[in-house]
Amino acid sequence: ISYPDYLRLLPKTELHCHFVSTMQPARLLELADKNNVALASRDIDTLLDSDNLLDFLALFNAAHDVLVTGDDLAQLAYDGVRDAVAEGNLRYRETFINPQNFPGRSYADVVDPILDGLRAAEVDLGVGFGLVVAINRNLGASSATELVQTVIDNPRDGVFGIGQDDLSPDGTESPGAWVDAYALAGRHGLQRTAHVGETLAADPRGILVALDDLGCERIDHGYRSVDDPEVFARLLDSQVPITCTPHSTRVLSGWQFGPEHRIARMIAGGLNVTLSTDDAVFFRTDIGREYTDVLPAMGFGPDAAKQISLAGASAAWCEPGQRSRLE
Ligand code: ES4
Ligand code: ZN
Repeated sequence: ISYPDYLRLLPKTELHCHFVSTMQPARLLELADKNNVALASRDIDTLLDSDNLLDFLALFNAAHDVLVTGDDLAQLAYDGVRDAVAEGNLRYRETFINPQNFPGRSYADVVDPILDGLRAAEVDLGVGFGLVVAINRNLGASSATELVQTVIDNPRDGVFGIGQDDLSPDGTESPGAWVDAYALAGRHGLQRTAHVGETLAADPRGILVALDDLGCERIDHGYRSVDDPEVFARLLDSQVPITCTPHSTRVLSGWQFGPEHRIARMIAGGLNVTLSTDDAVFFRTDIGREYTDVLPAMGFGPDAAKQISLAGASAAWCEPGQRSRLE
């Protein structure tokens, strides 16, 4: 078996994937028509041509707007899994969902149809799943704490924890602003992660804030650890799992795949790196390509690839019995 085939066929666990970004462009147009939602463009290439954060965030928000009915949500949940199985042998996925980006709908109205679609995909395709409820960082601390309270008041099988995403328009992160929401989540047994240290505008020390002040069990992105020896040493010693998303860094930061890429330095330096798509369709990637287009270019062979896929399985938040099935 060739190395590219090996990478494509390797069973994969994906832990950093935003729900709406699994939507195919044709489906985005179809849903916009069906639900009478205006888009910035009708041309797929123009829509997906976001090489900067503001364009990307506009697309990300539009993709929430076109999802109106429960069936829209359930179908996207199912289709997103089916696509990833075909593209790169996905076996398990944890998906971020931002309930605050669906104004006017209850938490249950958003989450329950998505769980229905993911359950159907698990039955048909054998792909395990979990949801991580993500705080939109542009909406402030009290809204985030309310969201976490809603998650606690509406427990659901398959909702494992919380995260935080959305960069401010200037690319800064300020993860510590959500300390109350994270403390509340921790008291109620929810797992915690956060998008920190993603771009050059982010402070590397945000990674320490996530670990020490927010109590995160995982870190999303974390690339800026490479620029601060103390932060890097902390991630190395703790072996906290980090969800890295190569194509996303190429689109949003212009970082090309090679041995000097921050993800390559994290892997080579012994950090507990896992690989994911982040915003698969919108960054024109898929879970297979996060391995096939990336690991050879960064100088890693089959042993490293296997270790990374196993790292994803052991960092999953599902029951340990289900986790070992992935390895
Ligand atoms: C995101 Cl903060 C951030 N970075 C990259 N992709 C994203 N999708 C949603 N939030
Ligand atoms: Zn992300």
